[in-house]
Amino acid sequence: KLSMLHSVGIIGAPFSKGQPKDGVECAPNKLRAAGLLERLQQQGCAVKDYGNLTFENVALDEPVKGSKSVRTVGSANQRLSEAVKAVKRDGHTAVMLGGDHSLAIGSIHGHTAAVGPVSVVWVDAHADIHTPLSSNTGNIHGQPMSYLLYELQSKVPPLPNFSWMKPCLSSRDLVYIGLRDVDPEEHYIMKLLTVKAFSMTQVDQLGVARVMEETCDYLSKKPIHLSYDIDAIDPSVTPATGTPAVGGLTYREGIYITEYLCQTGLLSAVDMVEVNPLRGRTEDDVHSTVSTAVDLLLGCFGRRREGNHLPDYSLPEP
Ligand code: 6HN
Ligand code: MN
Ligand code: MN
Ligand code: MN
Repeated sequence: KLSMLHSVGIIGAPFSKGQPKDGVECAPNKLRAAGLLERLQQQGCAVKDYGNLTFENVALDEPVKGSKSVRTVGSANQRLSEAVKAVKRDGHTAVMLGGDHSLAIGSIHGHTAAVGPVSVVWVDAHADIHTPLSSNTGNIHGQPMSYLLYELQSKVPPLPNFSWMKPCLSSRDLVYIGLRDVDPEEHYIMKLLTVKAFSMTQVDQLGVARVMEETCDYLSKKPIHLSYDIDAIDPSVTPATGTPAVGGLTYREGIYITEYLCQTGLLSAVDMVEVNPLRGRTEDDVHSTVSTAVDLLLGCFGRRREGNHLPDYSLPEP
């Protein structure tokens, strides 16, 4: 696996309606402008950029049982699901550049539509497992997991523009890493479903190396969907995000997760979400957040801190 090179298909999803703050829709182009594609190519990946999706603007989208922009989010995720499905059918590892985390609905749905059941590693300060009815904010980026899980189907009402999707994930195939801001309703759900979770407490107790070992021991050998919310990393490193939470993963812990998942050879799709270039207070804040997100993606596709070289490299002859 040391020199296994990767074929990467990139989808930009400039979408922000799963939460109220402008700017997260700018992230796909910011990540490209930071050299994401070139740097993946330099480390030996074959990269195909599928460009940015365009999303339907639903004119009348009044809250449904407290949840906001339901129709807009439903329609956007339907498009994203089709796009991810197509990228997987083309044979690439799918990379979805969000956008807010409501996009995990379409991304994971499209991934499973193409390859069958997957394991999900959800790296986030938050559990994003509210049902539309348990949510206190009505922001769908705090809800995607409830739409995806079979076990919560009876708790999620039928919603406009969501009839295209069916749950496609078993709670047994989900692992959380990095949790530290979980609402009571979410904590109840996680206990009810006995979801495997490594909160920041477990990261402190076990260290990230054991967390990753136990994560991969726990998961069956299905293709892995990594859903990486940049707010999993400590806001001292990645402040430009909509819902920062103190006490997060260090840069090194965050990178280790990607290196470890890469070497499993099972990584089949990656979301990078919640980078919001308008939420940084300074240019440095934005730069640090964007460049960390790029580094996390490079780690997913073979970058190692010990160094890398291409398999066909040979020393110049004197
Ligand atoms: N995210 N639990 C809060 C809510 O609004 O439901 C925060 C959700 C954050 C979602 O960061 O992807
Ligand atoms: Mn999230
Ligand atoms: Mn989050
Ligand atoms: Mn690899």
